[in-house]
Amino acid sequence: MVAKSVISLAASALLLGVAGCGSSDQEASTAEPTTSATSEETKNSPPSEETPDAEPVVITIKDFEYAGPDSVAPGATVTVQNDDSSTHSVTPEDADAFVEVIIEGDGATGTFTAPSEPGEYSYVCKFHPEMVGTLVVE
Ligand SMILES: [Cu+2]
Repeated sequence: MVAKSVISLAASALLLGVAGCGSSDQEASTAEPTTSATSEETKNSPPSEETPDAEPVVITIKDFEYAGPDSVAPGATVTVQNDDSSTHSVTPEDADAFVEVIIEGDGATGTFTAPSEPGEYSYVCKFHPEMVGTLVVE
């Protein structure tokens, strides 16, 4: 008796799970038009998503300050150009976020790969801790 009711519970949970997937798919597809109607940027997104490597992503360091794009795509290759004479680094505060890059001065460049998970990633220059920046992945 007990075993039988456990099995039927499991079976109905499975059925609920399948039904749940179907309805959430529907929700997702009906939610999309609402989102694009409220945001003009969303309308412009689909074409650029087809060519994610089209725009080079560059963080420029000048006068001990980082200057970069507002956001980068997940997994984007980010180039760091150091226009100072001092060596700088882009060192993630969370060491697992991305690989640190050290860039010698006078226009030298280095690259790192942006995290694949969207989010905000703080970074610093390990030689000059007052230099701070944030990489926004979305
Ligand atoms: Cu520095």
